[in-house]
Amino acid sequence: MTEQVDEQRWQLETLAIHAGQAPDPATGAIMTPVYQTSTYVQAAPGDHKGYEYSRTDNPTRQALEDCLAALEGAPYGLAFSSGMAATDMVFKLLQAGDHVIAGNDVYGGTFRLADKVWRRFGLEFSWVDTANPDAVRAAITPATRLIWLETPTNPGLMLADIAAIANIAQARGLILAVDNTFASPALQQPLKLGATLSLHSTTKYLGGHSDVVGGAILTRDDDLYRQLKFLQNAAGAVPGPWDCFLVLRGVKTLPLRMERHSANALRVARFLEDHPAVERVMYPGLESHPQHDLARRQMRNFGGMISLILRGGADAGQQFVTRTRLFALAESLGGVESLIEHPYSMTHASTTASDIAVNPGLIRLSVGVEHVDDLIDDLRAALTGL
Ligand code: P1T
Repeated sequence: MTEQVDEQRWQLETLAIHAGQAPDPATGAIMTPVYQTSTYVQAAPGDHKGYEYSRTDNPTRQALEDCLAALEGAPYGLAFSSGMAATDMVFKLLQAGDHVIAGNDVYGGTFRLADKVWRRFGLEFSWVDTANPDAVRAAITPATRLIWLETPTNPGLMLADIAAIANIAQARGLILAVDNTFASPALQQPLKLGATLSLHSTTKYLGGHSDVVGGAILTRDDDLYRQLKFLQNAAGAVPGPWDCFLVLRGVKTLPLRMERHSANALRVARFLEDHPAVERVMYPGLESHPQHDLARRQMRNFGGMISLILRGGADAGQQFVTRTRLFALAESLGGVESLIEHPYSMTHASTTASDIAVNPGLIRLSVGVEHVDDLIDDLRAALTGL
């Protein structure tokens, strides 16, 4: 839990650089040391400096947890070894027989974990259109314990109205977990809108440089924090100190990067929308997005993720993803470099045989922070003749 009093007054850009990261008291080192240690010497049994064993706590991890918590206005943060480890820990809060309402457009790995793993342990899932709060309300049963949202969604870039769904969740005493990976805390702060848990794959915008895999959960709820901390220590999905250092280092430039990701993506989305080979562009910053007004209310900016469908359908899409040179064909997102991918066969392959399969013609872009003219030139060249 964060203890620096000044943090109460700091803005996001300052918190990203300083929250949880006072200079090292032993040496004055301005960067948080990488405490590459598994254990801590005790003067007598139980007489220690706050650290016993690094599965439970590690100072580098603590700095990251405090920083991420501060970015979302939360007292509590937990860092995990991956985004999926964080998601798994949320499901571990539940019991066999509990029911979960989840969005029908979510990261393929989230669906796989729910459908192939947690269903075996007795959890039940309803996959609903979370763009429609009434559909969420209608899906509630006496067994419902958790509502799981992605907003914007991966890969459809649809939004969920966090405040409206938080009202529904609060009225029924349900946990509302928001996967905030696509927006990052620089653009959206779900806990301030009433969500119970905000979750991240820190692999993406928080790390920002495609060099680390990690996850995080932030919360204001004392009891849920204690349960999650217990479960994490019991189950062990902790990140190593180097990985925590890399995410901390990435977070320092998060607000700067998100401004450029958003500015570049808006330009790229407008270019694509005007291109004759493109049938449809999904980007919350476009006036044509069906939830553009909600995006303006709920987000500070619109982020770096775009999805599109080509007039030539899936065949043209398959060609397109192999023709770009700057946009590298790869899974993942949120790094400084631009990526392109085909969710149906790549990140969301685990949904293809399900009711929530993604459109085979959908192409997803993670727009990086390169010069936007170079990015548009790359896309224009790849679209020629399709
Ligand atoms: O990859 P990992 O750090 O375990 O995070 C999983 C995850 C959770 N939530 C969202 C919204 C995600 O997008 C992801 C990971 N997504 C990809 C790897 C991808 O290319 O979509």
